[in-house]
Amino acid sequence: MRIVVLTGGIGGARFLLGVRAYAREVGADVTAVVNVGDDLLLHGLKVCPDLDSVMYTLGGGADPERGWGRVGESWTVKEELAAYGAEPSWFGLGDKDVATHLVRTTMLNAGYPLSRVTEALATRWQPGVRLLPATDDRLETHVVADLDGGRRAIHFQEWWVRYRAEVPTHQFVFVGAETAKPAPGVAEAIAGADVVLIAPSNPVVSVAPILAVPGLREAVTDGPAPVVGVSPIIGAAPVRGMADRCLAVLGVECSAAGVGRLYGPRAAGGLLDGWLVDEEDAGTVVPEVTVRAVPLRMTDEAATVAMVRAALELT
Ligand code: GDP
Ligand code: FO1
Ligand code: CA
Repeated sequence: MRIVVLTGGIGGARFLLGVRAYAREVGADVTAVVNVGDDLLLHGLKVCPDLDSVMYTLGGGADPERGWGRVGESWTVKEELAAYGAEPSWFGLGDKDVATHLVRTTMLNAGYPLSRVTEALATRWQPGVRLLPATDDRLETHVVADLDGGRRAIHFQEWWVRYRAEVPTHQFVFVGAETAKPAPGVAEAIAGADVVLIAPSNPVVSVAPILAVPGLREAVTDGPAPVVGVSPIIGAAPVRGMADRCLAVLGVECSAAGVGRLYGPRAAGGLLDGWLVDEEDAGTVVPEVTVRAVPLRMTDEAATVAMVRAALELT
């Protein structure tokens, strides 16, 4: 069986731990198509937060509390950069993390595409699933917000980390999306999948930027594989993070039903055949989508494996 997972960073990474465990049990092959919209150039280095969260988490090197960056991290480089007054200081790079960005930036500068760089970095981490960026081309999420008395577009990370999404926000723009192409292997993986899972990732700034790559959404909606999504919202709130703020910008209700409807039924040109919601949201209706209520808190790998099983039973 071939499983493809559309994923962002922290939440998707934890979901992938369950997908990987399930795949090992049944002998399935897993490809993760990872969001690159969060990526940024910083102090001359290319940082890929979602790819790194997934790689470090599956490779056993992630800091479990923070969710991003490395466990047992030190911050000497960050402190030295601050001592020089090197901006931005609101985005901290850990020393171990810097090594990842140095290797990645060196390879990118040598002309390797991001998909090849990711493959090379994953050789060390052995994530146990194939990691593919959604695209090798530049695709960056920018956010249009009211700042300093005017309406400005800022990089997603500045909105998310510096301003904690606490500024009046109008729109998300996926810069470069019009000309981006799916990374090598992405369309093929989706076309050859037995099932496509949408991880319980942030629907607005993790899943949408993946589907914004021309041809990628169609590969999923017109592909042969059933598509099952997992709600990142339980009750009226995200399990963690600020997906509620993101949904509010789009005017989408912060609920399992709201996100299910945002993704939409396959029968009406949307993405979903199935939609997993938490037991708390039992009774959720998404027209023309098969909805199932199961425990959706990824408290440990076994709980996540149970979620994966439930998702696959919907297909
Ligand atoms: P990010 O890119 O680092 O923000 O990570 P993702 O976009 O992949 O995932 C963030 C989402 O994961 C948040 O919206 C959370 O609500 C969701 N999430 C985190 N833990 C859980 C969980 O245990 N269960 C569910 N259903 N969603 C979760
Ligand atoms: N998040 C923060 O809140 N503060 C940081 O200083 C920060 C640094 C950072 C460095 C590397 C990296 O891969 C992620 C980092 N993040 C930080 C998290 C990042 O904003 C999120 O992982 C995602 O981009 C949100 O989806
Ligand atoms: Ca992300």
